[in-house]
Amino acid sequence: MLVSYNTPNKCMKMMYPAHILALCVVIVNVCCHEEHQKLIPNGNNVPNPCSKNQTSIWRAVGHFNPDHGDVDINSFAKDFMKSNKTWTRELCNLDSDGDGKINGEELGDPSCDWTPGKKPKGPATNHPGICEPVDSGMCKRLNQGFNLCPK
Ligand SMILES: [Ca+2]
Repeated sequence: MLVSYNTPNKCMKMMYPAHILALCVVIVNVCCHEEHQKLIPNGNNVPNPCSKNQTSIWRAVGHFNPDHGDVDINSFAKDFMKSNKTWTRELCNLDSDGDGKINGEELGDPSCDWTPGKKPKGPATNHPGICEPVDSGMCKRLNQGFNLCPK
């Protein structure tokens, strides 16, 4: 069946709003999480737990997808939401992903005194919402089903 793009048929006219809506959802998902990065120490510089040499960054820190704020939020995001999106001593001292390191230690704020806009004491060394090493038995159990780093 040939479809003329100059005179869209009824079906195609109905698809335009759906495409626009899908595009808006993608844009909102990407944009709104960048503002969250500024609310935690080193939020824009969290190492990718799948990267052996920690050479890549996990941009969507609260999600199980490194680049997108999709619906699968991790345990750190849940704790972050419980603390009203605020970096508090309580959130800093939690070990959200259960790997034995507190969130502050993993994000470069071991003394839990960072505030937004301030330079963190050190670099982020691990991911606060994904138990590492991801391929360990303990972390496979704790990572809520996430244990698939691309090979
Ligand atoms: Ca941890």
